[in-house]
Amino acid sequence: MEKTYLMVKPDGVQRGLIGEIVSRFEKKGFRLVGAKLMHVSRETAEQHYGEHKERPFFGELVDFITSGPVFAMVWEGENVISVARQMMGSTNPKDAAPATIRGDYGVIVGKNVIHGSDSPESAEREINIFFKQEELTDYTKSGSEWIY
Ligand code: RTP
Ligand code: MG
Repeated sequence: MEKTYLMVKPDGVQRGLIGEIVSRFEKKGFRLVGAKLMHVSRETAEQHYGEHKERPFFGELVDFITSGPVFAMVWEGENVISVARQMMGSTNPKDAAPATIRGDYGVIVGKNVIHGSDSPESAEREINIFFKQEELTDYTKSGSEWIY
């Protein structure tokens, strides 16, 4: 089953949005298979956002993601990578539709509440950056014939 890496960014944690965000993905019908509250080191942040190394905002992005705890998660489900990105909304909250996470809770691009993997390759890479295999659970939810 497809898995993705989702992370409530430091602004979302500070604003008390962990529960709201977890709740949206649970209600959608996806399965939470790993989660932890953690500080991201500069080294890990630079690795995670390596694709943006040459961008002018890279330094600010690393400063921000290391500025306070994040809530790191792995979610599983049918098409969870692309559906989670839709549920997050556009990168810049000013363009994010209402009823998306960034549309409902964000204002500026540098503090946009949540991260989500953008492809199967990114998901695999990011899950391995933030989680050890033994931190991920493999279980069946009761009523799982209704879960995709
Ligand atoms: P993310 O990786 O955090 O899930 O966000 P994303 O895929 O929607 O956007 P991406 O292009 O990967 O950009 C990564 C993060 O960099 C910050 N950013 N700042 N100042 C700027 O113009 C700018 N552009 C992007 C955002 O916080 C974005 O989430
Ligand atoms: Mg991205």
